[in-house]
Amino acid sequence: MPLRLIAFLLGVSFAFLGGSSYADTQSHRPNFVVILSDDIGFSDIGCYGGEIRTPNLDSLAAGGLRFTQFYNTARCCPTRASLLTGLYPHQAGIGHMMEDKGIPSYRGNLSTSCRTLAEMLKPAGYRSYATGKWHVTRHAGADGPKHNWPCQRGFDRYYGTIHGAGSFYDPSSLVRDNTMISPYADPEYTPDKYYYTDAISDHAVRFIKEHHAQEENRPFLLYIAYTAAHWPMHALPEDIAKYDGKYDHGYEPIRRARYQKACSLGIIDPAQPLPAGIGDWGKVNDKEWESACMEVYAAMIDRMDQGIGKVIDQLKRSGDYENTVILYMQDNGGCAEGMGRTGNKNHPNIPRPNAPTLPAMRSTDFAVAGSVPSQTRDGYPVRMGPNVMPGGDDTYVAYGEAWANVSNTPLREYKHWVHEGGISTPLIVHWPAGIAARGELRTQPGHLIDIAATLQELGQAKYPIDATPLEGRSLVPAFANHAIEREAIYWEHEGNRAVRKGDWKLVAKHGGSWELYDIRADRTESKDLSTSKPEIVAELVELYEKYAARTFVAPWPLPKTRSDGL
Ligand SMILES: [Ca+2]
Repeated sequence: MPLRLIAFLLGVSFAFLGGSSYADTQSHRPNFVVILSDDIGFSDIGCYGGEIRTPNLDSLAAGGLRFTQFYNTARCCPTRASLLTGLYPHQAGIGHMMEDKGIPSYRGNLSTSCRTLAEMLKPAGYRSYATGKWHVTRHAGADGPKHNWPCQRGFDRYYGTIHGAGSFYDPSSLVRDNTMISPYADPEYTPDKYYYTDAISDHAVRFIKEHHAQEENRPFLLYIAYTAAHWPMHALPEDIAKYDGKYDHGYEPIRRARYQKACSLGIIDPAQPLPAGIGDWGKVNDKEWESACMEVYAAMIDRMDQGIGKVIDQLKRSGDYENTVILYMQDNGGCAEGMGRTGNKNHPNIPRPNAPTLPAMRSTDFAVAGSVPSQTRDGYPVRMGPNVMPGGDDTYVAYGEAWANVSNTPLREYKHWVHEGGISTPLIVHWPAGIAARGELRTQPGHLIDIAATLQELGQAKYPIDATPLEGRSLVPAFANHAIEREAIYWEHEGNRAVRKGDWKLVAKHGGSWELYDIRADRTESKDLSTSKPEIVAELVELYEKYAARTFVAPWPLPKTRSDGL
């Protein structure tokens, strides 16, 4: 049967099944590649000011758009819930992380009242694939329940980790479709050396190839959720070598260089000065270790960019590159958490022993989900603290607050907080067939909730009337530099809260009082105008209170954890 006839018949049958009228335009609808990275700061990638080598992301930016005021939710799980559903995290059941608090907005499990991007696009004829970190269900074990795993939430294929963080050499809760696997007993994927970032990229490439072998005439959604550069600082020696010595002079030279580059790129307004940094290099005792942490961090992002390059190459080979909307975002700001910064009883602050000190694990064993491993597969103890040079599989170290401050240059605070350094992310949009502009910036604010509405419009999908209505606005007008109308954008995480309306942003830390900033003039949140503009504070407080009530935000801290339901 001729290909065109098959396409026509498929289109007619889908149109009939879905009740939609997209058959006549089916061949023109774009594919979507949604890339999300983990715990990377606002100025880390090259096209937002960083010295880290990201030529592939930079090429997408040069061929498309960069949004300068795009926002996430400040943390892993709520960001994924928002991105996947187009709702605020509490509306999707993930107001905090993966604990069940016995409140519908805090179940640690994606709600049945929302639809994932894949569920939304499926009736419109899209195939959907996901690789990488899932982290929107608290059920990460092999024994289930699996009703909130990717293949039960609309995705046709999946390879990745159900849980949030872990070793890049031996990820826990690793799953292909619905089957838990060990990376060292997986006949379908046998690289010379297992490294999770590569595994995510390689499976993304594989799913594009398989799509063309099996579903040539249907458009696809590919969701790629890297765990780079979340702790632990794990990277391959050849990538770390590229950054050898790069950070030996400490935080300030890097921060200043990033600020100047971000200004020259137009990402940051040079009229707004660089605030004082957090770190004092002169007081750092373990300078070699401290700079090594950042070398490894940079190498993790470098490797992710290499993987994005593989995906781009495959899209070009399969003829998809022109009509695929590629979106790149980060899930929260740089991470100041202290994981592995000192040793402890189970993870000693010692040099690597000359030989294994523990029994080796079998290749078929699963690493335990959600825990920090105490040993490697071959029996070396996993170590923490400044005697432990990061990078290898027997180390588990985070890069610390001062480098997180550098990652977020020039913005305030970190992951967890809803000041600009916690919630600001690059958004790169690349779609040659649909966006005429090349290398332009878009300065109007946007949020992850807008991605679902954007894909709904471009994919000509009907959003079901029995699901919680989408909160976001389609970004398609912004692609053509037109304004998007919206009331405001809102945040709440761990009692940290904010609302942005136009250029005004009202923000408070948990337990703290409201601060008011004019973000257009003061992106670094250095001049609190709350006392001089009480009428604006009052207006925004009222908006926030309505939002918090409407989306079932509960007072922080939350009640004791419950675990008596799905
Ligand atoms: Ca994260």
